[in-house]
Amino acid sequence: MAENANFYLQLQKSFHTANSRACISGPDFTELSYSELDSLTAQTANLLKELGIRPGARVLVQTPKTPLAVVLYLACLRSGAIYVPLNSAYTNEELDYFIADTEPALFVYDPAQGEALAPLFARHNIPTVLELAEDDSGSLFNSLIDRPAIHQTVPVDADDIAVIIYTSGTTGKPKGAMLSHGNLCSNALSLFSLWDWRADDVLIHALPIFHVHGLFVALHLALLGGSNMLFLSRFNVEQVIELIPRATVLMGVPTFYTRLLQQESLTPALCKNMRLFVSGSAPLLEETFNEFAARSGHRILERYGMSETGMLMSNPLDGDRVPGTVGFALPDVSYRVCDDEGNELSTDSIGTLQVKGPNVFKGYWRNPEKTRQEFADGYFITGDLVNIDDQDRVSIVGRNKDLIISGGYNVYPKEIELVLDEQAAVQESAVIGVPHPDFGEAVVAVLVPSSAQKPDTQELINTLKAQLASYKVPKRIVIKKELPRNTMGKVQKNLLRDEYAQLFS
Ligand code: MLC
Ligand code: AMP
Repeated sequence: MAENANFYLQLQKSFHTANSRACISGPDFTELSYSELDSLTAQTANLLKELGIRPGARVLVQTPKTPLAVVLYLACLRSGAIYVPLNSAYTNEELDYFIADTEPALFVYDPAQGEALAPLFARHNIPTVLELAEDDSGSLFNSLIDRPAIHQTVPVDADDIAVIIYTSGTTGKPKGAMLSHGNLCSNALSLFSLWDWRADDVLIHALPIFHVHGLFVALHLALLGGSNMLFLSRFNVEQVIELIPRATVLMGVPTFYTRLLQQESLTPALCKNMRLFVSGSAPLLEETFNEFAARSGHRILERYGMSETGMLMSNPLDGDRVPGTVGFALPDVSYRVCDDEGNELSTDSIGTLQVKGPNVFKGYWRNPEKTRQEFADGYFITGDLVNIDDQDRVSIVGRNKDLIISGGYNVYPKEIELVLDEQAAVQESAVIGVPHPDFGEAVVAVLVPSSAQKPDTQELINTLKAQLASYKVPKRIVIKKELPRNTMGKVQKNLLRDEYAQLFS
């Protein structure tokens, strides 16, 4: 019989060694040890079993970031269920789509949203719903009492799906990237060795756990190491400054670093115990890298990845970390650079990065057509434009997907344009990303009104906020008589980006 490839078993090896060591430490000094974590995941997996949640069933999760949310994720791995985390900012309209698309056997939600969610629960026939509040209270916790703390981890194949991560797309509809136990395991082990993770590392975990950066990269490495996590429910710059002297590793999006730079207390003395500051999910500006090195005494390690692939490239732990580059391919990642027709290009040309490896996802949930479109000869087409030098060092030089990355969150303009174009006051719209000192890029909507009367932009913002997660809502709306178009009639967003490049400077 094939070996059980359940990723939980890989993690559990370190849980046994770490045993009474602290796994998750909260800011209020609450602590969960590794043995407690293991028992709680067993209790939760037993609960899932009793609720009839079979391997392959979807568990949809939109909860605050708490220790029990981590337990729930691990329990899903243990029981072979598919964990589907959702951004806590998603509105009911967005949730409606995710519920319909995943047909969950269980939905775990924040009771603070309970009233707002009632119409959704009435519309969809979800077999079980459970609550998980920001202090870990609620029906999930209550249901664990008296459950046995021993559980036989369900056997799975390496290709069985462990997690679905939704990512938006150019058509406006999010697609679910299916990641297998094998995908998660190979990428975690690769990074663990590449970054020389140690049991005595102490990680400041301040990222959300509904995206790959916080859920996979940060969480998996700490768990594999049996290391301590200083666990924050969200990024708070003052709290992070307070924790730095107790920590050795911080992982963040570039906004974390620009915000840290605004703190006078950021000094080499403060950071003397740190060994690694990691940045990813969005481009790290060279000036941020240089300023951070001067102020903290540390050269940020920038890495690059995607929901569909986990991590792909990393600057070296030892050796030169070059600002503006994302370093080298992970040892088991192979790649090629192609032109728009899919022809492979020679070194030092700019083209689209295509990747292959044990970390690359199994396709989009219930969307074989989209899966087919995004693979070529077994390579996944990333949509990122790269330049690779003769030392094999990779720089991300652009994207050939219409994507804005704001504070590490991906925003697809189409999703916002579709809502704006439905409004009576709007004839047409173009949504663009422009440089922003805090978020890296900010969402801006350029509108052509449908009549001579100027639209009420605040009303438009309110309409958008009701339908879309607030980080997608434009930080600014500008009105224009017409949108620039090329001879084919296509809106020239590059001209708009140039025109509004200074909007936030
Ligand atoms: C919050 N807001 C944002 C925003 N985050 N607006 C634009 N972009 C963002 N990223 C808005 C809120 O909607 C709210 O609007 C207002 O800003 C204040 O909200 P907040 O919750 O107080 O914001 P804050 O806590 O300061 O959050 C900023 C942040 C956070 C940068 C700390 O966005 C964050 O943690 N980002 C990390 C995202 C991440 O994990 N990305 C990884 C993806 S994985 P209003 O109007 O309501 O006031 C991936 C692959 C890879 O990309 O390689 O890793
Ligand atoms: P997501 O779909 O949320 O996983 O976002 C993945 C995208 O984030 C990639 O395709 C890149 O465009 C971008 N990204 C991630 N890391 C970096 C980085 N270090 N530099 C530039 N872009 C990045």
